Amino acid sequence: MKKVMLSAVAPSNRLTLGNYLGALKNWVNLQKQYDCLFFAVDMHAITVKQDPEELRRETRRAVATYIASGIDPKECTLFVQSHVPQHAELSWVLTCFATMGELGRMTQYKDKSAKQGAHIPAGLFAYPVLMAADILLYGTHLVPVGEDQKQHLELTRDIAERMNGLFGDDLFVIPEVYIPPVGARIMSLQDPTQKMSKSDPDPNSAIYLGDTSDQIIKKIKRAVTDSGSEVTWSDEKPGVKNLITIQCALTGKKPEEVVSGYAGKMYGHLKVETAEMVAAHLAPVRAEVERLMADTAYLDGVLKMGAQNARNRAQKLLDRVYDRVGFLPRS
Ligand code: ATP
Ligand code: LTN
Repeated sequence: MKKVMLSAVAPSNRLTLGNYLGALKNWVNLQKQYDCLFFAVDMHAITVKQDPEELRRETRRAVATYIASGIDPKECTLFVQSHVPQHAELSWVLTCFATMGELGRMTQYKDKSAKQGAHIPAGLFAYPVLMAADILLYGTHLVPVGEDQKQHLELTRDIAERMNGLFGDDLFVIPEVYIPPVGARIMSLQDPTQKMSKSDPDPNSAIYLGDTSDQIIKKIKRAVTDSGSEVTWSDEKPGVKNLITIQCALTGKKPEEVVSGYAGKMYGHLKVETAEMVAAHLAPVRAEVERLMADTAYLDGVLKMGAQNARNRAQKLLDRVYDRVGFLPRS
């Protein structure tokens, strides 16, 4: 029996090169070794404001992007979070075992709530509990995510261990996090001290997977680099480091190898070559996403099958949790 691997992305906008290198590419590389579940977390997306039509479109596009990136829908369970009501049901139970203190310490909550002004949706605060439910519902062993999600995984483990202590060690599998050795934190092209993020209001800060080759090349050529001109791998040059990281994540090369190729060359060379590499890598993914988006019947078929499969699997764990916490059986 293969171990379970599970991950998800919020369809809150078009996915970025950060999502691709930090998450999707690793799902693809690891998929054969695991029993995999991948989904689009539309219920997480509504923790910030969404346009309903755009949310529907981006939810389909996220799943199309998983497939276009190399996820095999015949081998993996692909679905949409809101199609599997057990996520919300388990989330409520976990909410009763998570504390205000630990949720208030989450960096993503602090960052996102600071952008909301006076009216912070309670969903933003409860967000990591829903994520813990996503993971624990399937007896997940491994969760491949970017660096920014590590804290949420630690919280998931804490809640699971706490409940296992109260209700029996066989209740939840304690999941491990997989953070890729390179590409776990791709930085903004406009401010390389900040994470590249799909919700950044400046479209020049991120490469979207739907960007044309021309757009990609323009954005990377305009990327903010640092003072000086020599290409070196250093924390003092976060802009240059980010471009080298992108090359490493795409090619599997070590930073020293990439740097040695630029001896005697300037930042301009690094930008142009990184831009061309990203554009060439993403062109077939973009074309396949467009093809899949035009085939709604196929995508909806994959999602219907995925949701049925996920609901069957999830119900078993949910029944066990409801029983252990003391809910009467449904007759
Ligand atoms: P948002 O701006 O809506 O918060 P995001 O771009 O930060 O979105 P998420 O949906 O939060 O993306 O993340 C999806 C996956 O992509 C997660 O595994 C996350 O760790 C990873 N990821 C997101 N941004 C990056 C990045 N800049 N570098 C590497 N991995 C990333
Ligand atoms: N919070 C995650 C998305 C997410 C997720 C998950 C990732 C929701 N549920 C379960 C892995 C496993 C994010 O990347 N923002």
